[in-house]
Amino acid sequence: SMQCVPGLVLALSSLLGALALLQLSLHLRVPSRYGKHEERLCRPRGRLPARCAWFLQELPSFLVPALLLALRSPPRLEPLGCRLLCCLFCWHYFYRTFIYPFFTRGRPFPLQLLFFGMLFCIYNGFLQGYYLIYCAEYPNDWCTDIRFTSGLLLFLLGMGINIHSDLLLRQLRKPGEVTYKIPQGGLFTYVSGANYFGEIVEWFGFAIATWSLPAFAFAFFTLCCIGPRAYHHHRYYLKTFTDYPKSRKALIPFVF
Ligand code: NDX
Repeated sequence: SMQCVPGLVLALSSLLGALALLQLSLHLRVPSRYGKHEERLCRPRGRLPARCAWFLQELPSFLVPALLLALRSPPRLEPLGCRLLCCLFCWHYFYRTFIYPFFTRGRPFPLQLLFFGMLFCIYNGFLQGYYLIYCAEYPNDWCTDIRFTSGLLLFLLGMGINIHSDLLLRQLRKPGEVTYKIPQGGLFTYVSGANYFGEIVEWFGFAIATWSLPAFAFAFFTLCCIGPRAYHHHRYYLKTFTDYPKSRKALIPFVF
């Protein structure tokens, strides 16, 4: 049966950190080519409806850790912290896999990016799940540790912002519409990338709660991946809408 190999966790986390830097260097100037940053819209080949695409892409991030958790023998019962943290991760991806895609009104998603996105989700789902289920060791009172409680609070806050902002974006369109409008309400009052801000807060909260290298590597990846994307969205809005709110920032309220 599977065992903890600390060297594997270190290697996979380092590679995730390196992927984050690669992502940053590739997409600081040029955004990832999906959604509003895709130019050739009238080429339906090589594209999947947004619903299928997001479902397929995010599914491994739910399935892999959930299976690792369910199939571990003997089941890991102690400490509570590990199971709880693994469930938090699965909870987010349950939302992203089974709820978000069924409501999205997004444009068809490029197959090529879907492929890499799926690979990424398998990789990260395995790393986070494997670490929490086979490697992590917490004292029995971890649930009352300030890192666990403050991290959990940030995670929940970020998730709330992320889900609320996803909802506000969806409501900008009627079914079948693919046009872009100025997002209003919630944290969009302050930033163009409110959904991204929520997601980043969420994964840094998760990293603090788990106090682990893999989770910090993933939070860093998230920052490098959707941080620049928030900036590109912001520029797109400024370019497209002359009446775009002047005081709105790109990602961090009142700051940037
Ligand atoms: N999926 C994370 N890199 C990514 C897919 C692409 O979950 O090879 C990262 C994720 C992947 C990427 C993923 C990782 C890196 C990859 C990349 C592809 C290449 C790249 C693999 C896995 C790669 C290397 C080489 C380094 C390995 O029509 P539309 O779609 O634009 O409609 C949008 C709509 N909308 C509006 N509607 C009306 N008016 C407006 N003004 C609108 N603005 C937007 O709202 C969508 O339907 C919806 C949301 O759009 P948008 O653009 O704001 O968010 P989106 O980027 O689609 O993300 C959706 C959610 C969001 O909550 C976000 O926080 C979360 O997913 N997310 C997204 C990306 C990554 C991630 C989380 C994470 O890292 N944690």
